[in-house]
Amino acid sequence: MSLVTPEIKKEFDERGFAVIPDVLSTSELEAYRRVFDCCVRDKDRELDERGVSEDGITLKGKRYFIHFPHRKYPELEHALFNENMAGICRSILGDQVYLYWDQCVIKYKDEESYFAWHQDSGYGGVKDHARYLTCWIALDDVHEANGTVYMLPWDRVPCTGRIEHYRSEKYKALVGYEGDDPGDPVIMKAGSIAIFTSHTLHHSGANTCNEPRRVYYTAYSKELIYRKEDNQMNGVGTPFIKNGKRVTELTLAKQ
Ligand SMILES: O=C(O)CCC(=O)C(=O)O
Repeated sequence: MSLVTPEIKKEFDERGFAVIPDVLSTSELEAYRRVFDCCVRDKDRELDERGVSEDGITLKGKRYFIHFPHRKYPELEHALFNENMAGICRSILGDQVYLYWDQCVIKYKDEESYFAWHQDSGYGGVKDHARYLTCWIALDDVHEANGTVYMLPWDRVPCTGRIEHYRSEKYKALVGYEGDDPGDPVIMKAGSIAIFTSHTLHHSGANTCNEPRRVYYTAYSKELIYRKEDNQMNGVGTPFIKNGKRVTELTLAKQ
C-alpha cells in the first residue's frame, strides 16, 4: 500500500506539495547522516584543493548542494529505490518512473544558508519537460529556526507552469519569485518526506541553530529528460518503475 493516502494525494494535487510523516527508521537516518558527513568532508577537501570557497550554489561551511552522492556512496541506493519510494512514485507519477536527481542539501548556522525562491524546473537548463516529483527527505527535524523549506500553494502562485528564473548575485542562486507571500513552512520530524512538484515555488530559510540541517533531495520523473542543445540526457535517468513494477534492484551496489 502506498504511503500516499487519499488525503495526502488530494493535498498534493490541490496545493502542489504535501508531507508524508515518519517514513524512515532511526537506523536508516543514522546511516544516511554518516554518509552526508562524509560528503561534506569530501566536498571541503575538493574546494580546498581548488582554492575556492564557492561552487555553483554551494558556499563552503554554509550550505552544500552535493550532486549524485549515491554514485560514491551506494548505501544511499536503498533510500532512492526502496518499496516506500516506489509506492510514492507510482501514486504521483504512474507506472513509468526514472530517478532524475539526488543531492545532499546541508545547511550550517549562517545567514547565507538562506536559499532563494525557485521552482526545481527553473534549475537544470531543460525548459520543456513534464513536471517531475521531488521527495525532500528530512534527516533531521526541520523547522523555521534551522532553515526549513517554505512552499507557495497553487492557489497563491502567479503561475503553475515553468517560470523563467534569473541568477541573483545577492542570493548566489536562481530566483523565480519576488512577491510578498512568505510561503507555508514545512515543519516535520526527521524521517518524514515533503513531496512537491518541480513547478512548486519554494525557498528555504537560514539555519540559525548550532546543529546542521540535513536533507536528502531526491527527484523522479516519468520520462527521460534531454537537453535540446546537445540531445544529451539531463540528470541520472536510472529506470525505477516499468509497467508498474520496480526494476531497480540496487544494481550499483553490486558492482
Ligand atoms: O533544502 C533546502 O534548503 C532547499 C533545497 C531546494 O530547494 C532545492 O534543492 O531545490
